[in-house]
Amino acid sequence: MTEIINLQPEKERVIIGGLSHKTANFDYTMNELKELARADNMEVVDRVVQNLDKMEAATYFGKGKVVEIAELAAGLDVKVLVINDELSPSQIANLEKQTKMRIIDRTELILEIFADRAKTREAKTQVEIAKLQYELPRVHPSANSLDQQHGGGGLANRGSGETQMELDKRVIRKRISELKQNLLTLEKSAETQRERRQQSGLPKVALVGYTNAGKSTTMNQLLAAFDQLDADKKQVFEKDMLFATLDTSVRTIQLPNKQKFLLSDTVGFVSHLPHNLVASFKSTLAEAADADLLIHVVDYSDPHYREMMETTTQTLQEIGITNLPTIIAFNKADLRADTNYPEVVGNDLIYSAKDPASIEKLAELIKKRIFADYQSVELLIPFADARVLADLEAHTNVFEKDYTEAGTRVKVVLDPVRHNKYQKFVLKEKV
Ligand SMILES: Nc1nc2c(ncn2[C@@H]2O[C@H](COP(=O)(O)OP(=O)(O)OP(=O)(O)O)[C@@H](O)[C@H]2O)c(=O)[nH]1
Ligand SMILES: [Mg+2]
Repeated sequence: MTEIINLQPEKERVIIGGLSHKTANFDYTMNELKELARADNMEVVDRVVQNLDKMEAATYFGKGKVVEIAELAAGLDVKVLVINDELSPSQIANLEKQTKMRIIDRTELILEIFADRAKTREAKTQVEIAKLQYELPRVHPSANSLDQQHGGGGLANRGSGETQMELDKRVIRKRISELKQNLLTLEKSAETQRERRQQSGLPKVALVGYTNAGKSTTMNQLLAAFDQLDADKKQVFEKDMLFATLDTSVRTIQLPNKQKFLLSDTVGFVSHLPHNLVASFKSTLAEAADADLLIHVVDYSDPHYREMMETTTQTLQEIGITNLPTIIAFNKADLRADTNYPEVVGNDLIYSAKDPASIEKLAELIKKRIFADYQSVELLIPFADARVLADLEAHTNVFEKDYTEAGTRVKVVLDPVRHNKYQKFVLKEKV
């Protein structure tokens, strides 16, 4: 692939910082913060850590540490400090004043990355809502642009800060409600599409997991292996970067025995995803919520893969996705020297999305799980029962069809309910 060079803006040099006592898995979250900063085109030149039981109400770090950071930053000529937690508006204001640096907290950083990556109208709207909700309590009389634009200073403007701030907040609230309205309309058409798919009667499988685990790659390889018709056209975007995917894509996969299922690729997770953002993306993740089977893709080559799994489970819980049948798919086994793959372990799989034998194995596991109760049968449907044929053609997998004098003879894969219902038409079981 060709890369256009020199178009990237210069990297912002930043220091990252956090409180080590406050956060579980502190090292992991700091490494993750570094990756997030890099994803936002920053270069991390140093990190500062303080071991505090709880964050300092006014300045997050303790007083001494703040002085130390200001000196360090001056020495390194760094103007931005990225904090591992979400800060209150006043903590940000105080820290900015005392360090003379721009402060970015974890939430703002994640929101910036999402805003940068959002491509479709739905994703853009979702991110903008989350951003405005984050900004709303942070509108500050002295630190807002509207105030500076309108207030010329001097007597006329004295005492109007409060009013101006209220005005700004009202504008933001109005914008949020407009965007929510737009989103509703967008979601409705997504909902209609989903309903249509629901009626197709095909089983639904969703890829979920931590960002960069290889969900999109897995989807593309399944498409390439099984849906030869127009695989290239339907490939989804995959890339070695955080949050490459923000929108859910759904594709139909057809296995060699003509059984079909729907596969969806979803947004990846990271720890402490901002609450507003998760809420905003809830509808995008609805595909996962009504799946018959989840494939939880894990980057098995990452030393922190266990924490990443935990993060994924927690985020799914937060949006109400619990207790769905799941295959844990331990990906990127090719990057581990000590691991054989593909290897099935109980319900789960160790594999590499880039290895055809692995993809074959994954498809086999999916098939076993979702089609366990399905059976291929041969039916003879008298012409008088045209409605039965119409139902089969619309909702099941008819893979052979002949017209005979007695009626239409079909070979079809039936779910248990239809199998029972159409028992009287069965010519032969297990074809
Ligand atoms: N070596 C190796 N690299 C892989 C494998 N699977 C995926 N990758 C790479 O991992 C990177 C991320 O893959 P994606 O498929 O975009 O990951 P994702 O889970 O969709 O990520 P988000 O959309 O950001 O949540 C890409 O550079 C892939 O080429 C694998 O089995 N082995
Ligand atoms: Mg992806």
